[in-house]
Amino acid sequence: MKKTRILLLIVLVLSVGIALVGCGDDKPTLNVYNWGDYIDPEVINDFEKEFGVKVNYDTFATNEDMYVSIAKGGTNYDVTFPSDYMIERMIAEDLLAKIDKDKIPNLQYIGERYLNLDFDPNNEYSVPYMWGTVGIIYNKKMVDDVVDSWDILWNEKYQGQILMLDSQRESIGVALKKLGYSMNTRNMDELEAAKEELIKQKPLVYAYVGDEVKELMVGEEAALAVVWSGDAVAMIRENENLAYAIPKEGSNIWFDNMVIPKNAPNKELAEEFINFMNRPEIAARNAEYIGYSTPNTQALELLPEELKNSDVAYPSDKAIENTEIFLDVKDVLTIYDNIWLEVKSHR
Ligand code: SPD
Repeated sequence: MKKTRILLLIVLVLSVGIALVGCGDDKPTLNVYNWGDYIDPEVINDFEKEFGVKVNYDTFATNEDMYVSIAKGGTNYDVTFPSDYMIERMIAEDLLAKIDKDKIPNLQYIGERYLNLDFDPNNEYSVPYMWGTVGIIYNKKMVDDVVDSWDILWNEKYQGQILMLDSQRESIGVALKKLGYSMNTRNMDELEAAKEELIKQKPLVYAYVGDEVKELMVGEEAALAVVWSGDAVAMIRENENLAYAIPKEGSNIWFDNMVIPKNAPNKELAEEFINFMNRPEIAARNAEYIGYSTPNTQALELLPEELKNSDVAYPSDKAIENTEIFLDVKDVLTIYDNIWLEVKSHR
């Protein structure tokens, strides 16, 4: 009898415990899938607190990785952050939901030049997050040549001191630009030539890297690296020997937008989040924390003077006149994929 009572008590305590844990789980959940190092973590906490929700946060390193996760199904992301050409592809493949713009009043703060771009002409599917360029970051103590051309990444003097981006469109794009071709070429001879350039360059390359580029360049373990401009801002902040250049042959200008996958379980909360991310003070906190360039004109006003006036983060029109936005290369995508595989596996 006594045993039965104890057992009942245990069952009661366990049930109350499970019920309490269950309460926590009942919070609506937002599943966010973002690039690594691409948000002020406190912003996520603030969103959770203000909206009484839980955010599950996963990261990816390249557009291609993100695409595979979303396209193969089996994921339940509510918001993700592809770039221009990938947005174009995801729209074409019917992977994205249309965004209800009435739910995003803070879209009013986005500068006109970041809206209605060709990859999403009426911003039906995407809302701007950050933008930037691709260029070369270099250590002024370790590099005694002028850095104004992609050629320097093929200079044997810097053998073992060069970092390339572990991202296929950027690396193939750099080789194409070095040769004087478009970063969006569909010409097989040009693509073959770019592949040969990358294979020729490989013995000079210390590593193909993602976010770890920051640690390596700040720690002066390499002399030159191909980077996204926002990372250059963050690195220069940490090491004043570093500088950034957009090569004269031209480069890539890119736009990362927030989108909602078609199968998102919580579209309304996703729209709340996208709107929250565009509040000027939130957009400014993110831009300052990560170093990337905000398209939010009100947020820009809130940034510290040195960031607002940085010509790495906010280059002049002249500095970007020779840049191209990546396009979805559609039927030649497998050629790009194969080139990258071949370059990466070449010994
Ligand atoms: N660590 C965050 C990196 C985000 C870079 N996005 C740029 C993509 C350009 N295609």
